[in-house]
Amino acid sequence: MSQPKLTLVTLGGAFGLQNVSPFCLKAEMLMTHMGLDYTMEIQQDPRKAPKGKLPYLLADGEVIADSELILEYLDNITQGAVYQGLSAKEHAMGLALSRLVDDHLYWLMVASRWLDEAWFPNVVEGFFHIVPKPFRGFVARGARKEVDQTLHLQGLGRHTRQEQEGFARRDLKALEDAVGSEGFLFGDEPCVFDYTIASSMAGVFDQQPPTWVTHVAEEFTGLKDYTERVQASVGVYGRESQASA
Ligand SMILES: N[C@@H](CCC(=O)N[C@@H](CS)C(=O)NCC(=O)O)C(=O)O
Repeated sequence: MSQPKLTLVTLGGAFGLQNVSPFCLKAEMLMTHMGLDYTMEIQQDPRKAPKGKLPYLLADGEVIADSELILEYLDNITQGAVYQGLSAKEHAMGLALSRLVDDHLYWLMVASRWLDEAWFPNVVEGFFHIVPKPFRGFVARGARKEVDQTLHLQGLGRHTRQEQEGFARRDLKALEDAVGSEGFLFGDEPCVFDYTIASSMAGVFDQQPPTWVTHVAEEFTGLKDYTERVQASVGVYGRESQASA
């Protein structure tokens, strides 16, 4: 069967990152690793995406919105290549770590960018530069209100910064202990779950300027080395200065 025509639609760059979204970078890393023929298209406004979030994949006209659903789709069209070689236990552990990264640490990263008064001007310029200057601050503050409400509902937004730092530190310690000091999560070759972890951590370590999550993450040098190993192995980097190698 010939491969469908694949277009990965992602957020663009900001904060010194070629792709500001860990979910988009994860899909890019995996599709590159799999040697798929695909093009990338940047959409600056996630509201225009089918589910209001990026990434999504166009596959011969079919729309697959959500990075995890993209993995499932790619696994289907490649007869299991995405999760190939993983034992049931490795799959379970990889999925649990993905949930930690995508559904917990991610929100702390969001809080550190959007809700830190001192960092927020970077969000205004990084995400809202397409809005004409006279309206930029107003539009950005409206979006921030929604982020604030989302974090409150999610729960992490109810904690003090110090408590949030504690949550982040425990997440990062768990990740560092899980990935180990050499190789990849489950051996000498990276797997899909390495891309989930490394795509998020690349954004944390390389965003400019650093946020408070970056400062906490700097305590975990083993995790930083691992993030570099994964990016180097696939030749896809989060940072703008080394977008593809
Ligand atoms: N579960 C989704 C999450 C995607 C996601 O949250 N994308 C963010 C960028 S990092 C987004 O588009 N946010 C726009 C919004 O929430 O309005 C996935 O894995 O694709």
